[in-house]
Parts: sequence; C-alpha cells; structure tokens
Amino acid sequence: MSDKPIYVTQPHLPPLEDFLPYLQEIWDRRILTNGGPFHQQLEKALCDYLGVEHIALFANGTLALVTALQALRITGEVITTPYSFVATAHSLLWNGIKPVFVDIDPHSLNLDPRRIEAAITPQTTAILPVHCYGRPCDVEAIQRIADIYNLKVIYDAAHAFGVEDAGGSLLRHGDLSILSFHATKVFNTFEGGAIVCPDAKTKQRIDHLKNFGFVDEVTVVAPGINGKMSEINAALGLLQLQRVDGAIERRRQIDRRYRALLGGIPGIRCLPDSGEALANHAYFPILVEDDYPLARDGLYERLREENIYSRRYFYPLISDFPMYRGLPSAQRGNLAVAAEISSRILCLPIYPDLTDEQQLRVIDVLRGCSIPARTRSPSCANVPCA
Ligand code: T4K
Repeated sequence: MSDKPIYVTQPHLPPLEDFLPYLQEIWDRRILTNGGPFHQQLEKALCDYLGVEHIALFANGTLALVTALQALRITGEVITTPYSFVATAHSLLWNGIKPVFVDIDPHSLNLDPRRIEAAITPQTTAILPVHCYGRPCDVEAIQRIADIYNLKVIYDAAHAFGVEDAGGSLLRHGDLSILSFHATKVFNTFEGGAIVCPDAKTKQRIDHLKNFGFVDEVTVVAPGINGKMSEINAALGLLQLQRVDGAIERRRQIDRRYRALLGGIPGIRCLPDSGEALANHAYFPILVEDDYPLARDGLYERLREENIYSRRYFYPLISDFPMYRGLPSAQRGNLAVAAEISSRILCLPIYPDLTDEQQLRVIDVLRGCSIPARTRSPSCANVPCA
C-alpha cells in the first residue's frame, strides 16, 4: 500500500496569505451576506469571465436548481436524465414536480434527444438536461423539441464552468443554466452555485426568490428560500477566478497524459472528445470494457488497495434510488444505455495539484491489472484479473 492517498479530486486553493486582505475587508466592513460588495463584484466578474449576460450567485448548486425551477414556474412533469448526481432529480421533488427519466446517448452520456419526444405528456412543462462531466448536450436538438412543444429548458451545468462551444459559452443555451462551485468543482468557492440567465427581469425574480421573496423591507412576492452566497465565499471566488485558467490548463495536461498512456490498454476506453471548443476537464471518466481482465468494481477495489480513490460517477443511477425507482420511467428497460454505462464507468483522479508521479501511480495500477495473470508482477498477483 502506497502511503499518500490520491482522491478523485482535491480542491484548488490560493495561498492563504492572498486571501487574508479579503477577510480584513469583510471584518472592517461588517457586511457578511445579503448581497454585499464581494457578492456583487463576483457576479459581475463571472459574467465577464464566462461571457454571459446575468448571473445570480447562490449558496450551492442545489439551491440554484431548486430556485431556477421556481423562477420559471415549472410544474407537472419534467424530463431529465437518470445519469447524474442525485441533486438534479431532487430539485424536482423539492418543487413537487414528477421527474420523467429518459435514457442517455451512448456517446455523449447526456440526455438522448431522440428519446425525449416519446416521454412528453400534456403535463410536461420542461426539460432538465445535464452537461455531464462538462461535456455538452445536443443543445440544438433539445431546443428544437422544446420549441415544438413549448417547453422550458433548464440546464444543470454544475460540471460545465468555462466550457465553450463554437458560438461561445455553453451556458447561454436554454432558458437558464445552473452552476456548482462546490469544493470538488473546477471553480470552487468552498460551497457555492449560480444561475445564469439571459435577461435582467428574470435575474431580478431570481434575486427575490433567493432572499425569501423580499422585494423591499415590507414586500414579499413569493415563498422564496434563503439561497444567498455569503461574502466569504464570494471573496474567495474573486481570488479563485484569477487562477482558474491555469487550473484548467493543468487539468488539460493531465487529461492528455491519461489519454496517451491509457490509450493502448485493451478494455480501457477513454471518452472521445465531445466537440466543445473549450473543455474544462472537470472529470476523467473511463469505461471498463469486457476485454479488461477486471470488471469495473474489481478495478475500483484494486485502486483502493493502492490508496487511490477513484469514483463511480454516476452509479447507482438516480432512478434506482428508493424515492425514484417506483416511477414508470425508472424501469431498467427504459434506461438500458444509462444502466450499461453506469456499470462500466470509473472517474480517475484529475485536479490541478495532481503530480506527474501520482498520475503515474494511477496509470500503473490500470496497466498492471491489464497484464495476463501469468506475467503479472507480484504486487498484482492477488488480483482476480482472469
Ligand atoms: N448537479 C450536478 C450534476 C452535480 O454533480 C452536483 C454536485 C449538483 C447538481 C449540486 O451542486 P452542489 O449543491 O453540490 O453545489 C460530490 C459533491 O459533493 C457534489 O457537489 C458533486 N455534484 C458530486 C458529483 O460530487 P461526493 O459525495 O462525491 O463528494 P465527496 O465528499 O465524496 O468528495 C469527493 C472527493 O473529493 C473526496 O473523496 C475527497 C475530495 N474532497 C472533497 C471535499 C468535499 C476534498 O479533497 N475536499 C473537500 O472539501 O459529491
């Protein structure tokens, strides 16, 4: 067992001394939250960086999702993917909305537009796709369907910070997009999130909804929640933004090296480029195929024995959790591609501070287990590879 653990990710942080002046300002000002100066500065800075019109900051991505659905007054049924983090579907239940799961595309691993129409009913009001791993959905096909059936589109873009397609920010698509700035994300503010929206009126409604529905001291227009990002998180965001390009560049190098060194291993399949003009390399998912000597869970365990904590994002499927599995759309027959991918997926460690040596440790385990039993090194001898 190697001594230092390697996790699937590790938050990128600035030097502590760089943060202290921001803290001093907060201490001096005594404005800690409720849309303070750092909150406003970060909203503006993120609009500039991401190339979008309006951003409303949130305490986390889940509150942003819950509020986005309320902002557009979504009710009834919403079409979504089972292949995501559970917060995607939970945001629907929090709003009393019925999730309708639709299978994913085997290449993009995102909601398959070819299957959406068959799931639309008179109760359907919106589509909630996820740009899974920051890989773009088929935004044009989804919008075409939304236009025909008069549906709203809210993108769960929790993984898609900074991703661009040929026309610019991926976040400009749909009616709204939400982001997560959780510790595990490409851009983190410890906890945090945002809604990206195209017009000032919607942004104003979202701002009311994230502050209990208050418009002024005596006027409450909706049963809003407390979803505001605090000044400490916003200040950290301002500092993180100065370093995020370097962080994404380092992720890109790690991604390239994985591809170069894993490419030749039979049974290990890296996902191909998904066509984005600018990727963020938020995750490094691989598929463990039948011709690899270990099944996915065997490889996951083998890595753990070496103190390497890969993650099975996203297994189990959301539709397999108890609060969803009774839904007709949650039945396995309806979600065959998602079930298959979920059983083979493994996300390898990728984060800016991952060293070349640490990455090699990961690659060595994958390589070691791919060698047929007779020729395997002693360190792999106890692995049931055959
Ligand atoms: N939509 C999608 C598609 C999402 O993926 C998410 C969140 C959301 C919506 C909701 O956004 P938020 O409300 O979270 O802003 C993690 C994150 O908690 C979650 O934010 C994320 N998706 C999900 C994909 O991953 P876990 O349960 O895997 O986290 P955890 O604590 O096991 O962390 C993973 C590894 O990261 C750890 O093994 C070690 C490392 N780590 C983690 C934390 C929290 C650190 O080194 N330091 C840390 O502070 O869910």
